[in-house]
Amino acid sequence: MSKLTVAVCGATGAVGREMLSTLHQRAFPATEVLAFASARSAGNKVEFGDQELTVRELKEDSFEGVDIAIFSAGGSTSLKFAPYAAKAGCVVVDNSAAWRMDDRCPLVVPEVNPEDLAWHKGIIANPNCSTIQMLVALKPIYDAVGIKRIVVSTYQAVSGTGQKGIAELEKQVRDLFNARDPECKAYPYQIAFNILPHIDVFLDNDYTKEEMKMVNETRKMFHDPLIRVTATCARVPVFYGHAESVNVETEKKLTARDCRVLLSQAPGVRVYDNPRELMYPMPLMAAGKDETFVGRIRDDESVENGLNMWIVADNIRKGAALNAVQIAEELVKRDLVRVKEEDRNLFLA
Ligand code: 25A
Ligand code: L14
Repeated sequence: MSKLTVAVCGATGAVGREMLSTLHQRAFPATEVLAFASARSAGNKVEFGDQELTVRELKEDSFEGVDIAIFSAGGSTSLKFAPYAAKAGCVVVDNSAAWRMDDRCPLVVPEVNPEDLAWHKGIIANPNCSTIQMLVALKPIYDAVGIKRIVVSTYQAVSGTGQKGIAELEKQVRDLFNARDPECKAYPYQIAFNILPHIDVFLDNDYTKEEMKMVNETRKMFHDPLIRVTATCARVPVFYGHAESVNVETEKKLTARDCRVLLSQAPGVRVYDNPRELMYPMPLMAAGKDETFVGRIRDDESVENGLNMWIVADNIRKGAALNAVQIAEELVKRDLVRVKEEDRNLFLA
């Protein structure tokens, strides 16, 4: 393809900025990159390598001549604008939860299920950050020995909430050290020096929406509607990097030793696991990195075929911006940057 125009929608947000820097760092083969956000940010500048892009207001007619639009502007913005992109023949890679469980939209992690890109109809969903890093690590195990059940607890950074989450932790720490009462705006309770077992909204079954995303998105990407998954998601006072304690029950036996070997050859995974040398992954080491780090790999001695592990990745990179850019790269590589004529009106209600 000679001409390739890419738009980042939500370019002023914490994830949008990372998308622009990821496109630049990986030398994405775009001939033009455009930055869109809400009217509030129109006219502002955002960095793209050593250039500055002027932010434009996102509108229904913004997608003429755009080949790929990467969205990170929240669910309601995606619901409203992505159908107009598809109508204009522009392929959407959407980072919000809006389209993930829609049967018309592939949900993709390139290391897990790149084959699903082939049936896209104009909108491709980027999974939840916690699901992405878990499945990058579990997919090789799933393929090798089968997985019956996953029990996961997450320790999620405030940057998942965007710039307002980062600002809230920063300000609360400063206020507390200056004997001022901390203000709670982004979260219902103080996050500084605390842990909140609550991410996204509560549902009728008393799980949070974040917890159920981990269940449903895993089933969709593994093409395994029966795999048993149960999750508890917590917010911790960390700026960048989600950590997860993961227990898996496998169909066939896989020892911790063999698991280490298997994962050390897996794409996107870095095994960082040597208890004797105090080597285990942590958010501070994963922040700013592309890989999903896995450590604390142990046999679960309470069941016949079980493993425990600790999985850490940068939630803004692999959990959001990097995964979306990798999807765009795969679209180019597989010559899938087009919306078929008969699909173009599919998403307009
Ligand atoms: O995740 P969010 O915060 O909900 O927003 C994600 C993106 O979605 C866009 C939005 O653009 C943002 O880019 N978006 C939302 N609705 C949209 C729509 N209808 C839409 N895009 C298109 N159409 P925006 O123009 O609305 O946002 C501009 C500024 O408003 C802040 N903001 C957005 N929602 C907010 C909010 N602030 C408080 N509460 C909300 N609900 C938004 O915050 C942006 O500044 P921010 O996260 O982008 O950044 C806040 C400050 O921090 C700087 N900054 C951000 N990331 C970095 C950074 N500085 C350095 N490095 C970074 N990585 C920003 O420059 C700003 O100073
Ligand atoms: O569904 O607040 O992609 O940390 C991921 C980050 C939902 C919110 C998603 C957070 C979001 C979540």
